[in-house]
Amino acid sequence: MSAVSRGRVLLVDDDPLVLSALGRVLGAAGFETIRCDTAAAALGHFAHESIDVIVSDIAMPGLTGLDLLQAVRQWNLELPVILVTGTPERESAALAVELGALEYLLKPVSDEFLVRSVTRAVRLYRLGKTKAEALALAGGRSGRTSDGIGLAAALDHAVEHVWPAFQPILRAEDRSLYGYEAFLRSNDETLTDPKSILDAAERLGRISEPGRRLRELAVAHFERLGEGLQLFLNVHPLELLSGEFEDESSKVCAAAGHLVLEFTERTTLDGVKDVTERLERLRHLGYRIAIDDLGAGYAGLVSFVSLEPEFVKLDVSLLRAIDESPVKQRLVSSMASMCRDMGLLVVAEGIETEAERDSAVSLGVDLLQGYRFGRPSRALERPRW
Ligand code: G
Ligand code: MN
Repeated sequence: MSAVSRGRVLLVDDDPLVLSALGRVLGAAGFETIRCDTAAAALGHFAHESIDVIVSDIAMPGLTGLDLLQAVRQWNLELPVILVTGTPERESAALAVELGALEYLLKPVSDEFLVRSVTRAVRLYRLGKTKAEALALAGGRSGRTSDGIGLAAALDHAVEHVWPAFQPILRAEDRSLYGYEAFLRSNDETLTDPKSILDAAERLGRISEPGRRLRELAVAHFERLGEGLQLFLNVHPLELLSGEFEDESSKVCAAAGHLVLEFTERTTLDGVKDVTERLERLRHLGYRIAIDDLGAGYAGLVSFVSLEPEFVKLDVSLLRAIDESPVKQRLVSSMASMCRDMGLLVVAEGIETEAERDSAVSLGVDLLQGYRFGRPSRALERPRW
């Protein structure tokens, strides 16, 4: 075992040969392992020790791996559980997913694949824990819009007068321009800010309308800028249901290779059927995915995993006056390094001052965005450093 453990793995299998083989492979890869030959014994360990991931057989005498998963979920919604089976059955696979298993592996599992899965699980779990700390630091947030007569008419008008505001995103490495994020703006007098427009749209069951209009305009405007730059667009999870992004005759879909779809961590993915499959299709079309406002929402690790994003955007609350806060520095630094390990690009949002910019750069973020470099504006303006 190496000096620094890469994570504590609870291994569960009734077959002693399998148990010691798994333990050997993970031990050689630097993980600390706790081995149990029954699910009941595993539950005892789980209650008393800090574990980063469970790897369990499914078919065992007494409690099965699925029973174990179910019991674990009573206590901990986030702990990654990897189930391994020699006899795949559609029913148990479906149940495993429903109960929130991270992976469902078939025996024999190659050493390399096992180590890769366990490594990923530990990283995700640790990132999730750091994120929870960040959330506690940011404090909860809320916002609401007043109810009004003629909300539907106001929304019609607001959607008609939507326009995109573009804010530049820069590479930390060489200060060059990476792309723009398009924000929703409208010249409507009642529904003035984007939040009221989106709240109204959601309440009226018309969530796609403002965003769809915005995206058409933003992509049309962006076309003129030519290749190379990325356009970041905010998307509500429910908008995935409309099929808008998969309509291959649309301009948005034609530009997919330049588009990054942002999903805010403040909403949940509950109620969006087949999210994983939908996003997989979008990826095939060339879109990339970002988690927006990381550190500000209540979304758990599981929804984070299901998105398998290419980008993570750290919430403004983490960057504000970061140069004066050792706690924020520690959080951003560890989030940045964990994300890098997972191959994700990290965007620091809401940078307003030179000091915030310099801290973010020194802590290892990849991309930068905020008033410091440029306010959202009608034109695609060149950023300043
Ligand atoms: O949730 P999302 O990250 O998509 O929204 C970002 C919001 O933050 C936008 O409304 C944008 O206008 C705003 N914004 C962009 N840059 C800055 C900044 O540097 N400071 C602050 N306070 N807000 C910013
Ligand atoms: Mn955003």
